[in-house]
Amino acid sequence: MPKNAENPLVSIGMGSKSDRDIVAKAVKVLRTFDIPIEVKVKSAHRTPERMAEYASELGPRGVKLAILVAGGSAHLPGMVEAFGKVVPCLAVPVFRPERGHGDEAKKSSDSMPPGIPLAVFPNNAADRAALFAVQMLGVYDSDLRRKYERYHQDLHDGVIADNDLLEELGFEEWDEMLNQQEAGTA
Ligand code: RP5
Repeated sequence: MPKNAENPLVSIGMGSKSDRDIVAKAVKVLRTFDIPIEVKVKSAHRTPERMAEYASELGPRGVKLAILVAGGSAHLPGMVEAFGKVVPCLAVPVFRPERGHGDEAKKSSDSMPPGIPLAVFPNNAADRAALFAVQMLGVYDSDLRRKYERYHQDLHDGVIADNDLLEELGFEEWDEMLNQQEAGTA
């Protein structure tokens, strides 16, 4: 399996290994688009010096965008934005009520002071942050832009195919077929 790229365009930082299931959603998207990435665990609270060093070096190392996944008080996205300066940061708050982590991570990232930009995505939506990163990288990369256009065309075609089948079968049969497919019995 691929390790961290030597010259990543996107860096994904997570506050804890317990965030890795959310990070996996971003990794999957970025691998699909063949974006060179790196993935790191950097805790703003448990390893503050290492987090600061990581963030400060993003720009000088040529990283174009950072996706930061963190829950709880979630200082990682804001601090990477602060130390990373010119590197655009995309925050993905971790929402895990079963472990006592509610909406506070999102509120924390939403509350950056004036003059400090931080793009904040919905709770756990690392896949969407990754798609946004692909769009941004595509601004200066026509091959990547074409790949993104194909991805979008597939979404479009998928909805049309869903509708065609619905009209062919009628709602009840279509619903039953999908339920069976989802249950793995079809
Ligand atoms: C945050 O606290 C992490 O990003 C994680 O979402 C949360 C819980 O961390 P662990 O206690 O599971 O390491 O810093």
